[in-house]
Amino acid sequence: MMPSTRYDADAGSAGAPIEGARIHTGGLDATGMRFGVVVSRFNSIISTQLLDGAVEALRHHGVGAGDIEVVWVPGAFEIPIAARELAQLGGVDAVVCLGAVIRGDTPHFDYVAGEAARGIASVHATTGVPATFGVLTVDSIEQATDRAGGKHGNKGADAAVAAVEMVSLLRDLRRPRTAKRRAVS
Ligand code: INI
Repeated sequence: MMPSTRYDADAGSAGAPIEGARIHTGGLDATGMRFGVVVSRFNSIISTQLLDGAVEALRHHGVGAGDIEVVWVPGAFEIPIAARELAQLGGVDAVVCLGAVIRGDTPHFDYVAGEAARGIASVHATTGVPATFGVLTVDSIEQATDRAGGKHGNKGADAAVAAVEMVSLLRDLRRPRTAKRRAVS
């Protein structure tokens, strides 16, 4: 299976160049980068497809197999704590979070999906390590299948490529900068 095409092209600026502005974009060469992948076992028929897509996309962009650490958790609700642990331990440049929350007849979906999204967002907000969101929040198993290697691509691959781009972008932004000199008239 090929990685999803959504983020497949080399990242670049979208839109017209702005004369004199510094434009920052992340690249997609992931050689030497290290990634954690947190994946939930719940709905594993879907999450294993997301995992396959994510690993294939990382490898496609140059990540060594030994630079990928996969962590299984019971459900999407448990993704944030494992993602935070990986981010804080310092061994990875980004964490890719994968799971599938499928709506049922009760409000349970909203709690699980909401806390997974909030928790994952809080990982990068509090650690500075990008944590990308490859957790499907869908109404049916069909919608999940379509997004786990089906007709809507593979959201695991998309989340992996977004992680590569963010690592690259943050490395660029964190590089010491020289003050921009103003033209003297
Ligand atoms: N976990 C999921 O990852 N997807 C679901 O669809 C789901 N549903 O529907 O219940 C789900 N529930 C389990 C939850 O993530 C926790 O593992 C559980 O509540 C224990 O804390």
